[in-house]
Amino acid sequence: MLSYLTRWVSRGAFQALKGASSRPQLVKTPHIGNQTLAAAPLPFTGGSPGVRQARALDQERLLQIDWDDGSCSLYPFTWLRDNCQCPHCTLQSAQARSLLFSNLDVHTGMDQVQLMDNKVGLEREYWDSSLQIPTADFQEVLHDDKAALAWLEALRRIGIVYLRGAPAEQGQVARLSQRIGYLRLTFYGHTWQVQDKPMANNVAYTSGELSLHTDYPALHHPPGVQFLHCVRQADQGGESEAVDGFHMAEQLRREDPEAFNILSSLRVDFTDSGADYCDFSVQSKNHIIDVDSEGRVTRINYNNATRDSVLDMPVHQVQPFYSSLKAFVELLSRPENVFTYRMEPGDLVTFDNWRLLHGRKSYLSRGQNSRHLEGAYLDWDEVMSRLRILQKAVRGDS
Ligand code: OGA
Ligand code: NM2
Ligand code: ZN
Repeated sequence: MLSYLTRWVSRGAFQALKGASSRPQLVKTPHIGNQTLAAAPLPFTGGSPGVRQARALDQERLLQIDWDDGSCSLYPFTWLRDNCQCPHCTLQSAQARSLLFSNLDVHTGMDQVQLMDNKVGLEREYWDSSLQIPTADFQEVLHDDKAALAWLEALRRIGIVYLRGAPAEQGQVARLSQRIGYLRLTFYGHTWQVQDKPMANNVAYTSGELSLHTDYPALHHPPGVQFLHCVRQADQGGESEAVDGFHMAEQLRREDPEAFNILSSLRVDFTDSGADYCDFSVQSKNHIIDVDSEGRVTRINYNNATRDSVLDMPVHQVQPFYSSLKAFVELLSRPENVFTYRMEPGDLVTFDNWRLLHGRKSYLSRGQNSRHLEGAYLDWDEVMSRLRILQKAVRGDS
């Protein structure tokens, strides 16, 4: 119920409130002591401001809404719960409260704030092996703004979207990246060919298994988004795997807080050297689990193939580090967490490389005419830019 309640905190929903005609004062700054709580404030409907930001003030037990026009309102948790507009709590036909007072928890808390108006559904949704993978048509995404918007919103929310119906020939990831803006060049080229190659300069370019990894943790700013297009599939093997890394990191935080602390505070060395687009010698130090200043997980950086043998940490931390990584990898690999799929020629998978870990089973190589995926990287700034422009074009969002 609480999730519904929080969703309801949007401009449209406020207008559906009982008693919305009496318009309480707006507060310009959140001076909690000054605001009248006799009536919870409603937004200034004349100007129709949208919600810019919403956050829960847990100590004060208030939800703070910053409106687009610079004003700000405060909503007590208990009042929000009392005025939930969901069908269980409100009799729509009478616009009357059906929630019994005896069922009102006056100490209710808030675990999540979700905006469903112009920030519609961009909150991340965690998943496991039972993922119903969002799927779209490649041609529609290229030619139809609504389809492109739905694609990018799902990419942000779920972290992975499958596209079908691309021609089974090279060049499609570049076409798709033009739909956004431009792709991210790396030492592996503008786009890159995942094939079994002699003298492979990367384990991805063999027919071997790739255990769950994020791409390019050897860079301090790894690519945010990855496209992989299947040009040819193997006769045997080559199935794909994906795991929701943010979901797993949160699970690790609960199940094994010590391991979480170690993986989010110790910096691990990664290295990658060779020649491709040009010669390269790349080194980085990254947390396997990156968190922001509020403790939220922001990025997973892990590829066992490029993890350096240099381990720049005090010797007494080495064993706890290995044990923590073991716990994380064991959690990632549990069958209930891994979504498995098999790409066929013309399929193209797009995913959040900061959030997901992905892998592939080994395959039977036939030399030249063997399995062939073409890949490309993008960064989230460019993807989010296109998403905002499409939101405006399709829905008139500002
Ligand atoms: C890669 C990779 C997946 C595959 O090249 O980094 O993860 O299915 N490839 O070959
Ligand atoms: N490729 C696929 O971290 C990595 O080395 C990932 C990158 C070779 C461009 C593989
Ligand atoms: Zn990869």
